[in-house]
Amino acid sequence: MKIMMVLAGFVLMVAYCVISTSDVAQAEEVLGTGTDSLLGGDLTDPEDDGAPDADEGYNAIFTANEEPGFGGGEFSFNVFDNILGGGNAKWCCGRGGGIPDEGLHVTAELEESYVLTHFTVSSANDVPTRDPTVWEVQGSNDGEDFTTIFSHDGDSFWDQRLQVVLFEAGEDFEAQTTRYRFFRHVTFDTASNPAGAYFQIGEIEYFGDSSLTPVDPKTKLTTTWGSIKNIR
Ligand SMILES: [Ca+2]
Ligand SMILES: [Ca+2]
Ligand SMILES: [Ca+2]
Ligand SMILES: [Ca+2]
Repeated sequence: MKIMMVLAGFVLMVAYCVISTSDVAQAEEVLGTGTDSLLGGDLTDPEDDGAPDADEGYNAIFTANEEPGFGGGEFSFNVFDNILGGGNAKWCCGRGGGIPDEGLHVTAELEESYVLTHFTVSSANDVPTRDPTVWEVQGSNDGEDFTTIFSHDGDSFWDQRLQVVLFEAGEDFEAQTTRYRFFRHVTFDTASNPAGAYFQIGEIEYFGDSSLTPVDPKTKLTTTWGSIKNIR
């Protein structure tokens, strides 16, 4: 009996280790470096025909709480300019006094709502200590109340400059059942925050499904993916 108890305890311990490890492990995928490694055609510009200098051709309305615009000095909307490179192809470098409590955020408002299926975030060309270490991707349908879709608090994901990293629903963040029309990227910390120039992002791409039927929260627990597909 005693041996059984010890064995059961051992099995539970192993199971706990496996579960907690898989919880922490994020299987984000490195797609490469530079503009050619971007997936392209994301929700903010499916045709990839946006002209950043004129702010024309984009399929989203962009807003930000820091440096809104494509022009200026490395302003925030350059995370949607479809380009990875130096200078104004990025958003850099943070405001004086460090990152505010609400974070540094940039939002894309789309014409339709989408279930987020995957997204990419790319490092910029400056020093790695400016890459986000604590950050989130959030969704909203009114542009006021945001729900966290993906969150990270730890080491930077990027080990090269201008590196494109892919994050997928069901692997790197919870498979989504709610459609959102606003997607917001928020950076709460970087390795060099708040000293000097402490922040940068090269590019962000969002991808989603606008046809997925939103799940009634009451039936959410018992609904399987198979039956959702059948309903569609
Ligand atoms: Ca377009
Ligand atoms: Ca700037
Ligand atoms: Ca794009
Ligand atoms: Ca860019």
